[in-house]
Amino acid sequence: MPHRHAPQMDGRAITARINALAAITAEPPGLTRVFASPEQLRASALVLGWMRDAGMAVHTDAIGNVVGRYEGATPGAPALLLGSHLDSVRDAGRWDGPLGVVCAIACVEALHLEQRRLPYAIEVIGFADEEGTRFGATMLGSRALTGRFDPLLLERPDDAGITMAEALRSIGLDPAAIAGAARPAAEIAAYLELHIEQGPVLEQRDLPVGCVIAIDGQTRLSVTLHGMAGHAGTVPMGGRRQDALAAAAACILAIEELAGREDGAVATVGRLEAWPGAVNVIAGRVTFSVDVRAPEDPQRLRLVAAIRAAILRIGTNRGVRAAIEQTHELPASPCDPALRRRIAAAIAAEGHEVIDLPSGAGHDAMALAQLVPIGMIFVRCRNGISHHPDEHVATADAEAGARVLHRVLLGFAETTP
Ligand code: HGY
Ligand code: MN
Ligand code: MN
Repeated sequence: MPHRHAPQMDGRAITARINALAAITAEPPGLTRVFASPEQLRASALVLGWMRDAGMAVHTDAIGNVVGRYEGATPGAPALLLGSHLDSVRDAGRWDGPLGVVCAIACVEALHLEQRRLPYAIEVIGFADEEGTRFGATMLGSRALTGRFDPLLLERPDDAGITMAEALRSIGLDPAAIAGAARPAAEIAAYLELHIEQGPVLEQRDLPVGCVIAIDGQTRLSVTLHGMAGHAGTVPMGGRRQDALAAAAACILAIEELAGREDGAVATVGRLEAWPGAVNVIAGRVTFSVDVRAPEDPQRLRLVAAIRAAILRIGTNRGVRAAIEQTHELPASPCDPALRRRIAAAIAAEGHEVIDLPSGAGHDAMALAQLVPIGMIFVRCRNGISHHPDEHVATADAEAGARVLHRVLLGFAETTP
């Protein structure tokens, strides 16, 4: 196995690179690295250097994804795409995204050092935006790569009023060229993503790795409630108030109750802004986010419809006008059965029990699933914590994940699907 020859396959080396990336942040001591930012440029430069060192030809595509290519036995062969995202949520954990990129590079380094060539090329992608932290629309990098980027998003402003187009130009990219990032399906054999589980199952089962069955579908809404601002001291309680914040509170509890009735579905209000946001003023306007997920699409769509109806009903009862915008949707994404078999065989060959598990978290693999077969390997993370500074992966588990991914790649040398 590659460990002797490929130092980057060592869990300590993987951890060192994860830590090096975590040091690139806009909000130290926390980790925040958002799309089209100076921090993205610095992280991309670091990763491109690692890709070169592993024997890959590198480039940055039109939306800022970093790409390393390791040719197969026949130049120009379709590629196995590996990778994950390099952006983060605010005050993030350091493993969510980068672990998939760092392990993929380590696997290519192992092949390069052994001068092994597979029937496929291998491309490692560090996606520029999966979380949607800055502009609210997720998977911008993988949507661009699959030709599904919505150019209307270019006019969407961030919290500082900077549009996506302006942000791209500020890092030297041309918004008009994004369509050029699209890759034809014929160039891609499959997409494999290694990612932390972001849940408790592997830890409960005392396993370092697992095989993903499918990724839950997701819908995101942006809800704005228009009430009537007023003096907190003089407007009587009850019908005279058109309190947008009290109406939002009623909506949030209704959303929680509706989702709680659905087995396997979840709904979250993670962000809320009240206007004017003053202690002595009844809120005249509130905007809040809704994130809905479910393993089955009909279930998710029913839940979204019920949530919409509840918001409108609460608004009517409280004299508050509700405007509901859908900002994102991706269908549930099943993993390819042949890739699942390959991943299961690699996990077993590494001496671990094989378990299948769903993903409630979204991943770039959902965008790729609209173009090519996908497979995902989950790696245990401590207490299932993610999207939090306490997110952590044990060195041995990071190495176990890289070794499984490497075995899956070698499996393609033995049997092309
Ligand atoms: O929201 C998600 O599930 C992912 O972390 N972007
Ligand atoms: Mn995430
Ligand atoms: Mn992620």
